[in-house]
Amino acid sequence: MSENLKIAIQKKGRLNNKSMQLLKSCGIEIENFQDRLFVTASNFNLDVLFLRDDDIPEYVQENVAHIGIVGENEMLEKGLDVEPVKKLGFGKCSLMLGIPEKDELNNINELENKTIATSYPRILKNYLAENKINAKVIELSGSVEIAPSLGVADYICDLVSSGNTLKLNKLKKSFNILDSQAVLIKSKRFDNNPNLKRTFEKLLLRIESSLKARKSKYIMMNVPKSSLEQIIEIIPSLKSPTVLPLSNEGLVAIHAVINEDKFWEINEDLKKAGASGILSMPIENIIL
Ligand code: PRT
Ligand code: ZN
Repeated sequence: MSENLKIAIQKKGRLNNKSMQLLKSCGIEIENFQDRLFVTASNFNLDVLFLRDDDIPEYVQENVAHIGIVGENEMLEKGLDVEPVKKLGFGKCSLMLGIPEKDELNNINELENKTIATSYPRILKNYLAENKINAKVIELSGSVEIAPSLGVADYICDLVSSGNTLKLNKLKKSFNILDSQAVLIKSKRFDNNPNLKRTFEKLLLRIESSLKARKSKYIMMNVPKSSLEQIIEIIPSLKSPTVLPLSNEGLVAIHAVINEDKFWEINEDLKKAGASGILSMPIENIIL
């Protein structure tokens, strides 16, 4: 039997659930994975390794896991030799500078000679160097947000999503250093194994079609024949929409696949043009 492709995903934490959901949406069945470090999919040549997110880039660099799912922040902070393949659209956050609410920071140069606490020293130091700023970077492994109130640092550089943690600690957002999301990364060392390469390409195709489907909606509506052309103009369809006859001869049904963001934008125009019974449904997969 040929070797299975190995994917590393976060064992527990913010990326675990969505990573598992992504594999599921690719039709991959993984059973009884609770409290296990290693599971083999029942219907695909894939082994799943459950790891701490900090360790995933190294496992992938060393080709112990051939691919992995990790935050871009973690991938860049580790600075290892792995190949980013695809942004996955979840785990979105920003690495930001957080400053005390009472402070003002209008220009990046005002960071000169300040002390900044962070768990992302590599990314922060690169950012400071790019902006030619001398500041002291203090590396903390957690609870970075309390550093200013303890007098350990003037400012912090940490991940922010809702901003609530900053607020709770009487801090506010300042400069944005990096926008991050979960990314599929790949080892540079398994491409010479044709079986693994084929399995990876098959998985990537499924991931791409699942991501495309997630951003799309299947919409259906009834429209008077007299406004058919006008309504087709309004629909930003991915492909030409389908027009179907109805038993009421004055009406036809239109089916189309559109970008999810557009649904609410076009809804009013569709109604004004005479469309009725507008339905939208999620799509599982799109193979274009
Ligand atoms: O145990 P393990 O090492 O695997 O997990 P971990 O605790 O290191 O990571 P985890 O699960 O917290 O985060 C995993 C990944 O999720 C990160 O590397 C990011 O890519 C992504 N992510 C998305 C976030 C956040 N959003 C986020 N808000 N990671 C951390 N946070 C933290 C942030 O550090 C701060 O403490 O949440 C707090 C801020 O959140 P808000 O909503 O209050 O702004
Ligand atoms: Zn971690």
